[in-house]
Amino acid sequence: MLSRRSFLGAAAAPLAGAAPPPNVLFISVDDMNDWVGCLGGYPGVRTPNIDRMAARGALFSNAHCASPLCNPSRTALLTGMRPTTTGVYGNEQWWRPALPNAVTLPMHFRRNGYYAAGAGKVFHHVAGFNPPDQWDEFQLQVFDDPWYRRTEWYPWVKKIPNPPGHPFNGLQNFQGEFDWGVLDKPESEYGDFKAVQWASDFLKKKQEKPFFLAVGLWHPHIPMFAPKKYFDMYPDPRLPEVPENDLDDVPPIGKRLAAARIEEHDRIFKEGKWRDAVRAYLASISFADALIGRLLAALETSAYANNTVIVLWSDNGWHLGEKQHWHKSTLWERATHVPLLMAGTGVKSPGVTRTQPVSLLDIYPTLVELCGLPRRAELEGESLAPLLANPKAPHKPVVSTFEPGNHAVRDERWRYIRYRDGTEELYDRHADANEYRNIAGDARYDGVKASLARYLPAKSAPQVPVRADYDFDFATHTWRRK
Ligand SMILES: [Ca+2]
Repeated sequence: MLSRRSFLGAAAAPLAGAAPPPNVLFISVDDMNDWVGCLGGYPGVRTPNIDRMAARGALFSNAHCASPLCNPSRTALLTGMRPTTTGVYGNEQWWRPALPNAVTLPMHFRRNGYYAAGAGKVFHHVAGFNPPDQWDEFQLQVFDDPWYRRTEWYPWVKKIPNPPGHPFNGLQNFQGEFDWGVLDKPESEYGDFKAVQWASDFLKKKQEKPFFLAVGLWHPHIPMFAPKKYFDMYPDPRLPEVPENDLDDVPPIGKRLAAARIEEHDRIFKEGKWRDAVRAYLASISFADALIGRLLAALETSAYANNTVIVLWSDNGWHLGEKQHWHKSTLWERATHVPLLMAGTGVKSPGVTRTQPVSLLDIYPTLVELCGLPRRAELEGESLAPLLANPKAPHKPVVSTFEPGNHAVRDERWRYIRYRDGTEELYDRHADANEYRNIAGDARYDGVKASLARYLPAKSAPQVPVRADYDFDFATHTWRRK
């Protein structure tokens, strides 16, 4: 069973003699797909620390984002509400002015006696997505590429001229984020290392209150810069298998999603950089894994080792050429399937993988339950506490949404995609793990489609305004509609 407090349910005040409320260590990585040892997406990948966390905690091997893109995924997780409820579907939409009354996960902890602290990318990384009132203390993200960061979007970053040798991946005439390579600096100077260092220092201090500590790692997001030793782990990486006709049975909206950012995909192929790019992604995963190991070691040697809930998640997956795509923002497994692990307080049967479909939306109500916080009626996820207590507990199918009206429903076996024009895809993942054969048109599966379609959101909230619709002041964190 969980603690006495959570058993008593909502708003239970601490009881005399009750265990102190658990702390939370909330770790995120960015754009990490299932190329993680314990998830089996890429045999040969080196993620010993995540694998160790799976062995001593609970791996959710069938976890999916609410939306396969940074801001809508993170906004959904941190507000507890789907994009179809909030209207936040893209990276251009500030959640705060659209949802002024939303009580986010860190705010809810703050309002209930916790100290909320964080570092790195927790909310989306552009200015205005991480209001200072979310936290008691926060170390802003340190970018590895200050030459790329536009100061109107990243006002806390000191922009510098392009360094010699840029872009480091050797793509011709290339400017921007789509870069990878080894930077000429020690590991400890990378931004994610600094976030982990900050959190490790936090864990060394005596904390007066229970804490919610968020550490958001940027890796393996582009630009995929990492120390050389991580690149050296992958001298000859294997490439994904991509049939040439893989998109032939995909409806037009699916083809359009696959073709987004096609220029970057085409250049990688044209300039012979596919293997280099896969290697950089693997290196960035292993770098993130090493930093996670560092952070978990800091917790283990701290005073909080035995009274902390640990959760690790990635906001979305990532394509590396599959479906002729190189990014996220699709409704296939590659983009929606993410690492999700929990360990520490509340986890029974450690080392037993939970294979039920679960959503990142489930994290907020899970932490509310484990920490005995008041429940919030607007949360649309389902607490994972029953699965933490019993690895065989049931969980209903989960939905990922990209843009209004486009959804994927995932259960233990099937992926059912329905686009806004009614076109469909259905994949039997037991027989077709790479989702090569769309069988939505086969009448034998009409029953499967109908049973999954019951989980599709009935309505899609209209898109909320975008950044261009506001004047935003970073100093005061205020928005004014133009
Ligand atoms: Ca992301």
